[in-house]
Amino acid sequence: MPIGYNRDDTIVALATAAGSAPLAVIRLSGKKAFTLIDTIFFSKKKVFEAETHTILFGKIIHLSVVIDEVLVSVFKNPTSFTGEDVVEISCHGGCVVSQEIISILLSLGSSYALPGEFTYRAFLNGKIDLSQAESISDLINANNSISKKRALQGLLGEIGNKITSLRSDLLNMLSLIELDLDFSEEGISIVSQSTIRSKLELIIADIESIINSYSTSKIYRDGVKVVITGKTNVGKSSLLNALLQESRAIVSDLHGTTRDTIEESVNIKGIIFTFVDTAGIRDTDDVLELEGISRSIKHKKSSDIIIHMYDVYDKVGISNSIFPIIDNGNRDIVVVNKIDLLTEQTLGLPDTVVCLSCKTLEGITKLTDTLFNAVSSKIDLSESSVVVQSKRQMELFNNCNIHLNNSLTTLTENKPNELIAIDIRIAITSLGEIIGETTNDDILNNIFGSFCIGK
Ligand SMILES: Nc1nc2c(ncn2[C@@H]2O[C@H](COP(=O)(O)OP(=O)(O)OP(=O)(O)O)[C@@H](O)[C@H]2O)c(=O)[nH]1
Ligand SMILES: [Mg+2]
Repeated sequence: MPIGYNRDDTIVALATAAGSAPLAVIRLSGKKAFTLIDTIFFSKKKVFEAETHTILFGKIIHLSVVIDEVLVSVFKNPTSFTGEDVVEISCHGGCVVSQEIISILLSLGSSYALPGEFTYRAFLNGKIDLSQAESISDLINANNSISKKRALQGLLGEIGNKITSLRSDLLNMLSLIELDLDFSEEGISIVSQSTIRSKLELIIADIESIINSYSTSKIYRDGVKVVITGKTNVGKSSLLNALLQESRAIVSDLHGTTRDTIEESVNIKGIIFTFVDTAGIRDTDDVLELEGISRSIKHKKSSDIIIHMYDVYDKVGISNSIFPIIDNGNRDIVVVNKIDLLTEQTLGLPDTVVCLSCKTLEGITKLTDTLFNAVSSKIDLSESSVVVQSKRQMELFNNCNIHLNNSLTTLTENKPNELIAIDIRIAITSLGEIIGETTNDDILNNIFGSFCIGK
């Protein structure tokens, strides 16, 4: 069980965002939910007597003081979100009313819910599997319609359904192999190697296409991090400003202007790119500048794309730079700035180098097109229903895939069927972990701890 959760508590929290709004919703879940609300809620009917999935109108009154007029939605176990008795109190919004009601409920014996505790109870009571729990968090945090659509697919149980079907295929195959092992001593063959091979290949292809869906999910959910790096004064901050179309970073002709990193996001054709302007790299004794340079290096490591920026004066730097095509895992773009200062007609550089001017903005569109094309080649917008949402899920699918490929190799090498069975069993366990059939507290802490309170 994740740290701090207590199954026996009746938990309460605000389910809507705090602050000024017409309405607020408070959620109360647990064994004592109906008793507690009936102590302070006065309506024509007691919540205890109400039908599930009905709404009662009445007043919250505590110590003879009317706190608010509210609607109370009643959900009886097991047909509620958490699987327990749940009430949702719709009261007036703002900072005071909901806090007063929550304080009263706490004073009467409920506990304040920890982040993700309602969803954890839903998971524990078999209302949702672990992949659906992750999708809830993604749905709440989605910042574009594609992320939202994919999170909803996960919430509707697409991953769980797919895993159930993959597991049942693998279990069938395992049973045949085990049966075959039992009969092998009598010289009877139950399943041919070619049947096992073709079944395995089909399942592997299926799992690989699911794994590939992760890069699309990640791009839409997390965006793309682009670090702008290069020597001092080449125009890195000017490029950030040009991309943002505002004067965000300080620009000056002094070397070493930018010390700290500056991050800003830009939407390019529906994908969020976060650009990081960094301290220019040069030999320096300045402690602050050295710290800035070390931060630049850290950001480079965690970025999806690196812009290596030069200015037109740096002929040696440009000619020494590699000119990679940003594709196939390559994450570098070479940009040559200040082409407005060029006296010669052309620099004679390959087409993969983006020549531009942050001053006149010539070439900026070529850069944004290059960035978009580099990312869009990794996007799969097909209507595939099963989409991997989290790194955790992706790693487990990967593990499953590795073991299925191992069993394929074992088969090719004509090794005993026992070895094939071992890998298939591990693959089945990995699939089970995705939906939380077997899992440990660290993973649960990680998933539910990232939720907001009230969810
Ligand atoms: N002519 C011309 N000048 C530019 C261009 N881009 C930037 N500059 C000038 O180059 C100088 C340095 O620009 P910055 O954007 O501060 O350079 P930087 O790479 O961020 O520099 P540091 O923060 O010191 O590493 C400023 O004087 C800019 O006005 C350009 O395209 N053309
Ligand atoms: Mg700068």
